Amino acid sequence: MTKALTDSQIAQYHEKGYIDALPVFDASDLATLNIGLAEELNLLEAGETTKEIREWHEASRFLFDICMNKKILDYVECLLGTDYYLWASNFFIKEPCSLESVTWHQDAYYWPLDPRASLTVWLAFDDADPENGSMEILPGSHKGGIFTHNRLEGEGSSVLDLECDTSAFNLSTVERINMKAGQISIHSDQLIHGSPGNPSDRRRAGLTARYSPTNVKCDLSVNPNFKVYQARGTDTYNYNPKAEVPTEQYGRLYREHLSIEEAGEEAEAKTWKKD
Ligand SMILES: O=C(O)CCC(=O)C(=O)O
Repeated sequence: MTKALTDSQIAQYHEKGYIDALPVFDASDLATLNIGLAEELNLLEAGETTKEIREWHEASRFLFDICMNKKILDYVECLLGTDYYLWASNFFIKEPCSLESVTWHQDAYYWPLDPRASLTVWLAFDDADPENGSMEILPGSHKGGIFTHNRLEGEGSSVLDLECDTSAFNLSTVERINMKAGQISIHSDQLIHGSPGNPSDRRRAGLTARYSPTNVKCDLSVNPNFKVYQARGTDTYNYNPKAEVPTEQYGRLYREHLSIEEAGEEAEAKTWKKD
């Protein structure tokens, strides 16, 4: 059977920690995706921001189906092997002229998952480029273990409260993930990445979906909400609670988020961090 990724794409993932511009949705699908996004945004309540749309694939068949899209799963299978699950999703939406950045970070720093072997798919709802704050990555940084994440001082305009120490790297090696709407990028849970603000007059919206091989176990004392959907193959480990497939086309969760970036402070206090 033909693999969804070429050998050189797989080699790039292992060498640099990411792959970009993989085609998934075409122009006709994008209209449907944006209708669905608008429906999900309509479910936000007064005072909530788009950051609230987190793990809503557990309540929205629309989001669940995106995360379980065959083309996406075929790509992921080339990197995680035959047995893996979906466990998280969230939107990173930068409206025009929004200067909020995402500071350098490693996803695995925040995640109570062991071993570290997970990855993120980032689906572009809009073209993403340097003008509207596309992601930047430090190639190869996923091979150096977990780096110190320092608390940001003062009133920042970052989605995160911490910033990864990048002093071990030459920042002139930074690479940009430029995407066309409907494409995905994939990055390793240990890759240092972030993104600047969006000073342009164009939106930059992306949906992440996070996947792990079935031997990855979540510390439920850190994230009691953690639930998985078998995306491919079988789960002989049964380490993690299973979730129900959502029945509503557009739905939402009402949940305290203790799983990833927002859990920084709580998670730091726990002992699961090994480095
Ligand atoms: O969308 C962005 O700019 C950042 C995304 C990110 O940090 C992630 O996918 O883990």
